Amino acid sequence: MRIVVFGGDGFCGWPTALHLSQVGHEVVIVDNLSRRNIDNELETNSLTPIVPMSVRLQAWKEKTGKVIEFYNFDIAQEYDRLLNLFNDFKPDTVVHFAEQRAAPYSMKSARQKRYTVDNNLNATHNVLCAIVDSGLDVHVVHLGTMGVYGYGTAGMKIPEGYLKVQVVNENGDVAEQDILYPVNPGSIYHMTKTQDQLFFAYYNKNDAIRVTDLHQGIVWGTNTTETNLDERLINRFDYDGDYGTVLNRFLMQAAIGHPLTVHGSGGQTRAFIHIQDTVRCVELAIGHPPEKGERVKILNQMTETHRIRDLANMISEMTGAEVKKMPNPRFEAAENDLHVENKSFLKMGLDPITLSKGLMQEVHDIATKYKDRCDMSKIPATSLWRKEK
Ligand code: NAD
Ligand code: USQ
Repeated sequence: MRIVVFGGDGFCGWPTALHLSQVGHEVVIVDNLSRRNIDNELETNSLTPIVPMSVRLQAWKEKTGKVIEFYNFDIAQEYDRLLNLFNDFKPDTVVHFAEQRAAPYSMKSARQKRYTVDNNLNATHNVLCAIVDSGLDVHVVHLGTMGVYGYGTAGMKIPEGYLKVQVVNENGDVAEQDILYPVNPGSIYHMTKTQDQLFFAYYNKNDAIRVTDLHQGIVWGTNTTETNLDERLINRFDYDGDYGTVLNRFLMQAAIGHPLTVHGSGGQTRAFIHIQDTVRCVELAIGHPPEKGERVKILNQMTETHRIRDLANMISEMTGAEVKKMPNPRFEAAENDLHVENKSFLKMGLDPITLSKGLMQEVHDIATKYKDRCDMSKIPATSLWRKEK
């Protein structure tokens, strides 16, 4: 297949692009390198030494003989270049990772809130609009988030996107309907993902665009089979208070002798997936597209759930790290339960990689190897959800 990976320089996009190329697809990456620029803005960097895109792609060619084309442009702003790419390359599938994805960054100040909304909504809308404009039948695989469902206690297993409800009409008759699961975003970033869902529903209804929306949990791990082939292919590793996600942060904190930064009571329960499974799930989603005319296919892309304080305790037992409860900078439920339906990927053949000492050790070892690159002052999470905090 001919596949465009939007956001293919990022943490999930880079290993996905390599894997899709490795299994024989013709892959083009589009990325405006905004993530690298945000590192400059925040004066931080990936813990792992990521090399420039041209060096990454040269290394890939040397190791595998395969070529990935790269275009540096902003899909939220440069609509004409996006449309030209569709018209010239004629992709069968596009995988859309190209959004500002950190909840804390999206809550920093008005500037970052507005950037996140402008960037994410325009990026998603431009992709859909350009597909209609091009007249091509392209399957859109989008990386969404479990966070669209919200993190209260649902009192039920969260279904894959749609909720069966019964409505009672004025005669007292009961009718069944499938509705999008009611959204409950916990940050401006998560809110943009709930809006993305409406774009998909609309373009699916009006233009019969085929869409798979992957509601992904928190990704952990760093390298995959392909990024392990050469150090120049190494994946990024975010550890700072804005972009670092919880499990990788804890493993890295343990490696450098920093206390594990548990927010509040650590009672928040979240869904997780290993980066190798992210790559595999995207491949499975590409291989199982919706039919023309089928409603948006929504899949929960997660393999397990964990409470944050349990993760901290597990890592503390494994490494001897101290666990430190910090005032929570976020506005979120102190405790929640989470049960999630994830049958679709299991049916397609996903053999989930779950949390194991070996895999946690691997991340810990990578963090130990590159710990001299860490700037300790960037570890605290300083972005506050509400001013009065
Ligand atoms: P990332 O920030 O590492 O990668 C996103 C990439 O998109 C970056 O390289 C960035 O430069 C690029 N980009 C952003 N806006 C762009 C634009 N307008 N034009 C062109 N390129 C643009 O993020 P990630 O961790 O790889 O996440 C990828 C996607 O997966 C995101 O949409 C995110 O919401 C979703 N997701 C990530 C996680 C996670 O734990 N990392 C979990 C669930 C869902
Ligand atoms: N947390 C801590 N200590 C830390 C960092 C985080 O206790 O040092 C807590 C947070 O308060 C929160 C939980 O851990 O309760 C998860 O935080 P996170 O930063 O790991 O994840 P989140 O902000 O939810 O965002 C990440 C990705 C985002 C993706 C989302 C999937 O950055 O792109 O959409 O995970 S999900 O959480 O399922 O919505």
